[in-house]
Amino acid sequence: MSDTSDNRKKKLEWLAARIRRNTLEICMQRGGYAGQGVALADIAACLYFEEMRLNETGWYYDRFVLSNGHDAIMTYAALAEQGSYRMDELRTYNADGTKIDQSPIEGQFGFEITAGSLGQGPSQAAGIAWGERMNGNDKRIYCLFSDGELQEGNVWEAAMFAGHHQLDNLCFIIDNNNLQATSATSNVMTVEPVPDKFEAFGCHCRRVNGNCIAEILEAFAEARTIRGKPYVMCCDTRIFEGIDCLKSALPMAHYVAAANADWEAGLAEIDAKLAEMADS
Ligand SMILES: Cc1ncc(C[n+]2csc(CCOP(=O)(O)OP(=O)(O)O)c2C)c(N)n1
Ligand SMILES: [Mg+2]
Repeated sequence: MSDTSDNRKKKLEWLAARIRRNTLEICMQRGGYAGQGVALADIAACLYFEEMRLNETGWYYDRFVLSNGHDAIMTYAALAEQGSYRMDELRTYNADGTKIDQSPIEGQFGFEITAGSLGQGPSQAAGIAWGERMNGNDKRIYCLFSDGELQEGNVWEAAMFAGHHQLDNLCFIIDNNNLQATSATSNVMTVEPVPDKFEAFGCHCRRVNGNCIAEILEAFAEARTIRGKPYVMCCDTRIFEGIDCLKSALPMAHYVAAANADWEAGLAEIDAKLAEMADS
């Protein structure tokens, strides 16, 4: 890896650690979807700080559609680091009367769609991608959805539509964490082999370690080279990946209302990592 790409990787690792820290801080008051926010921090760092292009106002030119609304915490944590949200407002996450909903509604800053009812993002993202292309825009559309959502028929209709219309401005990012609320996805109703299924619908699909920044960047770069097909990044992740003490304490935690001691241990671990990075 050249110096430049090494520095870029270090910058993104730092941002991912900051996003993990923000996630814990947002969640520790009243609980929420901390495991997903932590696990998705590497993808969020690459997406928000490297992959999506900015417009002249400094906001994103490319568009991000969050389908699995409960992963809003990832966007809050990333946009806090980017400067669009203050941590004091994000600490009201999940409080009565807050605007910082656990699942976002359309119009909330940084969110394109209302997304608590799962399975609907891919079709909306495909429609947006089609519309942008019809309008002659070269915007790229990124849509995050989950392995649990792969059990919804609407997702496959979106894949069929996107494949048929050769929407190569569309990039699906799947949080393939083998968890769907109460149990492992592979126990409830398997969704594998995910890449073969999307390929059959006319998409180009690559399986990615969703916690390896180099692999994520490579996939995003490849996505920009694929012509005539939507791109699918099937990102294997695990709840709380990147904070070892929480990953082992809460391995299948779809929703977390942890003890104070767990949150404090998680913060201590991530702070030690940040300090180590600052020294290197
Ligand atoms: C249409 C719809 N059906 C069911 C639910 C209830 N629900 C909320 S989260 C969830 C699990 C979905 O799986 P996934 O997004 O993979 O969960 P995670 O990996 O984040 O634990 C379900 C079934 C919902 N929100 N929307
Ligand atoms: Mg899941």
